[in-house]
Amino acid sequence: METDRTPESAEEMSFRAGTVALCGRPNVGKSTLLNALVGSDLAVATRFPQTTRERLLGVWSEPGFQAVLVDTPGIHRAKSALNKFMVDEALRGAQAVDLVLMLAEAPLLADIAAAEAWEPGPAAAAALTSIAAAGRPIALVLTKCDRIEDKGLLLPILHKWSTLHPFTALIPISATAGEGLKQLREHVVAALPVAEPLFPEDQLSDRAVRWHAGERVRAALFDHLRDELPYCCAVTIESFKEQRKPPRDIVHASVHVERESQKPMVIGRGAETIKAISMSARRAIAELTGRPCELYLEVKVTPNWTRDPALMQRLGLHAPVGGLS
Ligand SMILES: Nc1nc2c(ncn2[C@@H]2O[C@H](COP(=O)(O)OP(=O)(O)OP(=O)(O)O)[C@@H](O)[C@H]2O)c(=O)[nH]1
Ligand SMILES: [Mg+2]
Repeated sequence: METDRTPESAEEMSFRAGTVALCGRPNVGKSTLLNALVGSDLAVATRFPQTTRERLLGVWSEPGFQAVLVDTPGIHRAKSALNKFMVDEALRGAQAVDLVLMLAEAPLLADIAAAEAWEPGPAAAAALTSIAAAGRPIALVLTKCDRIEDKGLLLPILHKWSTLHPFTALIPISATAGEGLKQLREHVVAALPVAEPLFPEDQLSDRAVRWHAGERVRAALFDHLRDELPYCCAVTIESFKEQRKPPRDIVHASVHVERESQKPMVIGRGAETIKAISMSARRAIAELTGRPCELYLEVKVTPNWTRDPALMQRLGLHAPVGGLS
């Protein structure tokens, strides 16, 4: 809707607001960085690659600016329908934003000679090419720099990256140690247009609480299941009731596996595994909402769902209709 209202105060005239995508290979620290900037554990981050499956907006509001951060899945060579969906989600995330932060992990190298000889791997270079196709300005963010004791080793690495693309900036950071976040903040703010906030200041995310609850269950699957099993699971929230008295959320969720043989692995002997999953997910949901949570999990077999776009759609994994492209 158009308005002919003109900004009145000087403060309103200089407010900056826009969208910033966090893109890169799996496991480079995209979700961890979103959480560090927003100041809340919104996005699920685990030590396993391909944790994030769908885009999530995290609203970073501070006096003077609002950056709507788009967390995206890692870009990788995708074979299954699920993996193709994830990569498409990531590339959709880079469309029409004011700035893309391309995250890449700082490599662990022995000495300056190794740093000078270092080249980004073909998968990282391919990720950059597909991100650059969106035509948006890209800043290179070198992540996990807390692991590099000799910061002098970062210079040749940043230089090598700079030869691959005309990045708007090259910023070494550590999201966990808080290093470089001030420089990153300055660069992000400068890239935002003068505009009114896109979301109310107290809104943190575009996703409903029930979506975040499903993500907490998925995080618990990564914590308690081994090998490929978490990658074969999807979570749907069947019902989410906010009870007033006593205040608590009553949540029924399904864990979908691909094959009958996976069901006993998720349930465990004497239902030990599913109980442990339920307990940690319940705790995480309660932390998120600030209310106690009763969580009921059921394991279901949805045959070959990772290979079937129609089944994925039924499990909630589909490109949005309208809204964000
Ligand atoms: N040492 C160190 N570890 C980090 C940092 N940022 C993230 N990590 C770790 O890297 C792992 C992956 O982090 P995520 O934030 O889940 O990475 P991601 O890029 O979102 O991964 P996908 O969603 O799988 O693509 C986790 O174990 C994090 O704790 C950092 O600044 N320093
Ligand atoms: Mg992630």
